[in-house]
Amino acid sequence: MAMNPSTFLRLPLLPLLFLCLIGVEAASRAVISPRVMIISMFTSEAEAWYSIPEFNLLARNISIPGLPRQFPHVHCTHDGTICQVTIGEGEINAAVSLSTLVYSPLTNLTSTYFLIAGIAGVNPKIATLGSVTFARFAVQVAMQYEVDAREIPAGFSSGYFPQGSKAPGQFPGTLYGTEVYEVNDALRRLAFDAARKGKLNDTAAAMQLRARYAKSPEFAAANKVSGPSVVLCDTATSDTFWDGKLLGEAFENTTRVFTNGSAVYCTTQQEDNATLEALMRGAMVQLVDFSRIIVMRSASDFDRQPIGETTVQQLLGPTPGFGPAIANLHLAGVEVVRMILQGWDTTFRHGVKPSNYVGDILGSLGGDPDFGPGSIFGGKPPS
Ligand SMILES: *[C@@H]1O[C@H](CO)[C@@H](O)[C@H](O)[C@H]1NC(C)=O
Ligand SMILES: *[C@@H]1O[C@H](CO)[C@@H](O)[C@H](O)[C@H]1NC(C)=O
Ligand SMILES: *[C@@H]1O[C@H](CO)[C@@H](O)[C@H](O)[C@H]1NC(C)=O
Ligand SMILES: *[C@@H]1O[C@H](CO)[C@@H](O)[C@H](O)[C@H]1NC(C)=O
Ligand SMILES: *[C@@H]1O[C@H](CO)[C@@H](O)[C@H](O)[C@H]1NC(C)=O
Ligand SMILES: *[C@H]1O[C@H](CO)[C@@H](O)[C@H](O)[C@H]1NC(C)=O
Repeated sequence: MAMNPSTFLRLPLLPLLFLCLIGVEAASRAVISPRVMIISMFTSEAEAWYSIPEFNLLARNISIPGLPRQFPHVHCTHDGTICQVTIGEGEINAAVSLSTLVYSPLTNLTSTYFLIAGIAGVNPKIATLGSVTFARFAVQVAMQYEVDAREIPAGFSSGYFPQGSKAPGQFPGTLYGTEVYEVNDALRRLAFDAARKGKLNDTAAAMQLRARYAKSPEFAAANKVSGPSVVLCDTATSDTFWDGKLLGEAFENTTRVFTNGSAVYCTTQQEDNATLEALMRGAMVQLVDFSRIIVMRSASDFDRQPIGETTVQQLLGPTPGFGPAIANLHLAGVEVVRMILQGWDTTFRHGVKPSNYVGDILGSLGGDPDFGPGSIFGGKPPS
């Protein structure tokens, strides 16, 4: 994937001279328009992409005013086709960083593919440590009423219940619009096929933790002796880092209710609905193509304890899945990047047409959501 040196030789001499004359300062102000933008949330996720054999993301550092102070640069390959940004953790950092990027005069992201590449908790009923998942739905599971566990009324299965509803399990009576996003399923399946070419990392410690789930048949996916794999399943967002069997089951239920049964509650993280909301606003003003988003999350820990352990033991215990999950972002994700670059002229330049609804629960981009109460805009696109 490295730039072929012969392309360099084919460059006409005059523009080359011009580039030398305007110098590094002016060149670094040029508008970036990458084909792929990798989105990391924190340092370890970002570092998974530096010092790799396939390409050098530290060849160009572009300072974008408004990004988090710890992560002020977008990092790009020399030719600018692949870039990476670190947006910070949690929903607020994610939303503001993505908006900053989309509205910056230094970026043109109209034809960019966004690869969200982060680690996550994982539902042991669906997948295991180190696995790499690709989501169609992102559900903001904690966008609900919450009462303290000690005040849960008899008959309530959880302290969480949807806003505007009277009990857990009911459809929300009030929607803020960020509850559910659906991304391009055709693109997701291409990314899934590409990622499966990657040889995933695993460790003995991760295997030992998986084996602790052997006692329950419902956790067969967690105790997978063949190790991590690439999985199609959905993701759940909340600022709160939740853990445990009861919250896991409560949010499985929320995911089902919010998406009318379509989404599979699989990975747990703290940013994706915010990232998607910011990208969706950008798509409303034609600065982003919402059908070019890939939500990739690798599993660093389980979202609930195995039989015989308490939730807090599990939450505060060792996390041997962290290393493989970080390594696998690159090992699987680089195959997705390769697919997009190698297929740019034939497929990706013009986009992969979605066959499913893409957008939010309100229908903000036009069309009718296949979950929730339907478009509040009569199916019309923004004008
Ligand atoms: C870009 O920044 C990284 C540190 O974040 C540094 O290691 C690298 O040398 C920088 N690249 C350039 C071209 O200045
Ligand atoms: C952004 O890039 C696209 C091609 O990817 C181009 O058609 C468009 O004119 C550019 N927009 C601006 C404002 O330069
Ligand atoms: C996984 O990564 C760790 C840490 O880099 C390394 O020690 C180990 O050999 C890798 N395992 C495989 C199966 O590649
Ligand atoms: C999830 O929903 C099922 C079916 O409605 C219910 O039996 C169960 O108690 C719920 N679990 C939680 C933790 O809310
Ligand atoms: C989703 O479920 C809600 C509540 O039952 C219902 O009002 C809505 O029409 C359903 N939406 C779709 C697209 O089936
Ligand atoms: C969050 O985004 C995912 C898709 O990426 C979507 O499936 C989910 O419904 C969203 N959740 C909320 C609550 O907006």
